[in-house]
Amino acid sequence: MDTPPVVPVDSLEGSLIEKINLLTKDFENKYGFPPEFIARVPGRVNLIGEHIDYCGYAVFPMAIDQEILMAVKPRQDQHLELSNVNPAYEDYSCELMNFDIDKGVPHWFKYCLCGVKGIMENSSKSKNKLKGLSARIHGLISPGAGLSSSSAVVCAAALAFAHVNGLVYKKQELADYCARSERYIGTEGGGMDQAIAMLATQGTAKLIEFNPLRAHDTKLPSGAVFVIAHSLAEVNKAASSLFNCRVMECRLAAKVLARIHGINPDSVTRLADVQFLLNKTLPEMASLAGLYLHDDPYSKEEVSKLLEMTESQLENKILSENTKDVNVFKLRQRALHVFQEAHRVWQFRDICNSGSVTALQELGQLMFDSHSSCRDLYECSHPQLDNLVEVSRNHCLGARLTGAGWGGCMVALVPENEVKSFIDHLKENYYKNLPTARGRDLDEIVFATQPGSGAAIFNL
Ligand code: NG1
Ligand code: MG
Repeated sequence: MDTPPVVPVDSLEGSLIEKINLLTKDFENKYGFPPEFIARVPGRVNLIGEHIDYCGYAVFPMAIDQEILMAVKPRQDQHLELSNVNPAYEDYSCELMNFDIDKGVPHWFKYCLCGVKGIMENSSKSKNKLKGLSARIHGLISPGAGLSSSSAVVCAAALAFAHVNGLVYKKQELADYCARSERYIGTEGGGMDQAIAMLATQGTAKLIEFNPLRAHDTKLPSGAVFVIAHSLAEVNKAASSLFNCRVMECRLAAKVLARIHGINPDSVTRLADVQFLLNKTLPEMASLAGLYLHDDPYSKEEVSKLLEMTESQLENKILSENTKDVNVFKLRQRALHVFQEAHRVWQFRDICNSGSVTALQELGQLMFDSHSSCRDLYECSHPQLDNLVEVSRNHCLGARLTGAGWGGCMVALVPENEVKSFIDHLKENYYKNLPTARGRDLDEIVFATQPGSGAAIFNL
């Protein structure tokens, strides 16, 4: 069974062992007893395929070296005791049988609770037999950067809680439980982040397909590496309705397209469902969206009429809690982005497998196209991110925002022998004059990255 590795900490080397030693000492100072194990979950960078996982389409992420480390001591009672090395994040504790994750302020510990809840809901043991834990988290992934720090926390907590209780699950199962349980925070994510966190393997990016979850190793052409650069525009997606608004626009676009083609809108929730029922290719779906959906935003009234329901039925049956007040939906633009971006993912995979001498240039072009689409059709970029991509344009093979967007990081494909000059170029032409970059360690903000490994437990 392909389960997350559980290995002794002595088998590790390099900087990870130093970080684990520091966290272990810090845990002892905090609680007065040592931890028993460390759960480690990496962040990720999505190379291409943005905002399409929740529409049912394949994505192309890889794990990065930055990670969440969670030091854990199992308890004999049902108490959850959570603390964070970062003093800005307050301590939290609760009882297993008695906690609630409300969709209000997305406090850090709620991500831990999501992970625990994901396991509790799927555990074969009865709830009153489950044991609690004392845990201390060290987050080494920039929050709000589009590198999936949130899902790494959810996955670390789930993995740790399962391990404390002797529950063993396949990587796919854990990814699925975590993808569903992170939605208790309020964001209607698709599952890419939890999938790559659990399924990543060192040295390869993964093409990830959903329903059922499958990951295919994809070897990237040699001669170039990915550089991640933070725009320093920060955003907490869970604290706004921007993310869910896009999910809802896609859901409505799917239902409207279904209705137009004589399909019962109740039978579809994702754009991929409509494609499946119409049995069309992705370029054909993009043409249909261009043809049948209008450019002007749809009002709530118009969508309700098209779907033959009242506005309050639309709010209560289809929209999420935090999008009930949204009154305009850009269905054509969002659907076009999704079908075209989903197509770019398969093109990206084909180019990786083609062995073509121009493969790197072709991949780069797809990344630039993806960024333009996120900026113009999906409107999930940020002026600073757009500027960062423009500053990069003639100095790399391709660049795009990564993750949900509205701020956060760019990922750029850079020839191996030009990485240093590219990073220097960004320092000189992007960060130097950016007030928010002053006093920051730029090596933590712009760095080259290789495909890293997935979630694991290290026994101390
Ligand atoms: P980030 O960048 O972590 O907010 C979110 C979603 C993904 C995916 C991307 C956009 C969650 C947990 N993550 O990622 O599923 O939809 O946006 O491609 O909701
Ligand atoms: Mg996230």
